[in-house]
Amino acid sequence: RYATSKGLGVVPDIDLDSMATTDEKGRIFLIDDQPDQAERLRGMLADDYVLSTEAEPTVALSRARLGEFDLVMVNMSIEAADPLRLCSSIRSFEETRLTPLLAIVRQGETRKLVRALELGVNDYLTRPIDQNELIARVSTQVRRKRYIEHLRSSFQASLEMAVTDQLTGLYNRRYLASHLSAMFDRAYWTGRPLSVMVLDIDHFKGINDTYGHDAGDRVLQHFAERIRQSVRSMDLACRYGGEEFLIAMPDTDKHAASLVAERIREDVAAQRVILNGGRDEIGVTVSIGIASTEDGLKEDSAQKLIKRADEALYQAKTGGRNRVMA
Ligand code: GH3
Ligand code: MG
Ligand code: MG
Ligand code: MG
Repeated sequence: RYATSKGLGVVPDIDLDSMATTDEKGRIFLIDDQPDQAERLRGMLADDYVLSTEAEPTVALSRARLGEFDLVMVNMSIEAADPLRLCSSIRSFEETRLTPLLAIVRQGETRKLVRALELGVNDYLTRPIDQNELIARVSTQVRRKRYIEHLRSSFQASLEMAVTDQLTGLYNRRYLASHLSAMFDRAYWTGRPLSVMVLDIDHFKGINDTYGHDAGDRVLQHFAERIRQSVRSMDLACRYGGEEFLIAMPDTDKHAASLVAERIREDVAAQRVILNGGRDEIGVTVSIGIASTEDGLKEDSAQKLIKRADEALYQAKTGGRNRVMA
């Protein structure tokens, strides 16, 4: 284990050892017009790599783009095309921009080699090629490439984890905080309404107490799914607290938001939630409070909007629950 970051919680562990021991053979693409050399290289690499070869430069370029190779090798003595241009093309294509590139040069071809390195070639081999050196240089590049790919996908995953609530898959409160004020500003400057609804499950503590915490979690997931089914892609739905959710709806006035809220309320009340593997089945209700920018003061803020939606929610609770207040 090279890098762990348990303390942060959002960054997945990086296990380099398991990456290095992947069963899959590396995929190498060789652009070369000398079949005997290609065969020799294929033999030298056969234990850990699958080598594909191509002699025709234009065909080679399209194959390099489509082939998802771990490494591309270019014989810099190829005659049918300018091998330097070949290298720079490979560097410029989106699909091969980050693919390691290895140049094969003749002894004394220093100027061509320097030019190739300037164009972004990662490493080189001098002919006659030594097998140990070949394997060392190839494996270094392939490992580096896989490591970078791994970092990129873990980074993507941690970005998602950082803004997502794990239990429900909805956005978390942190994401809401970073987006709601922008939504609010946009509503302010465009003069379009923005509505916020706060939803709180009724007597949720009783569900936990009677059926257990796991059953409570299950209810939260069920509820989150009902929300997901009810919002548009432009809406921002998040888990705001334990059993409290918030939906921010751009271009939506209080009347339209009330219709959506009422639909969610009815939908939730009409469904039964199956708990504990079918042993229990319960009904759940939700109370909803709504606030909209159009009935606020000009100097209103996103925080004040949430506060007003919370006050409306309180009215819904004290008014008997299972209702919408706007
Ligand atoms: P009300 O109708 O007034 O909203 O009553 P309530 O019981 O729903 O409200 P209260 O705020 O008293 O209780 C919320 C409960 O939600 C308390 C807490 O233990 C529980 N809770 C918070 N987060 C989670 C969670 O992630 N999973 C589970 N199962 N329960 C949670
Ligand atoms: Mg409560
Ligand atoms: Mg509640
Ligand atoms: Mg609550």
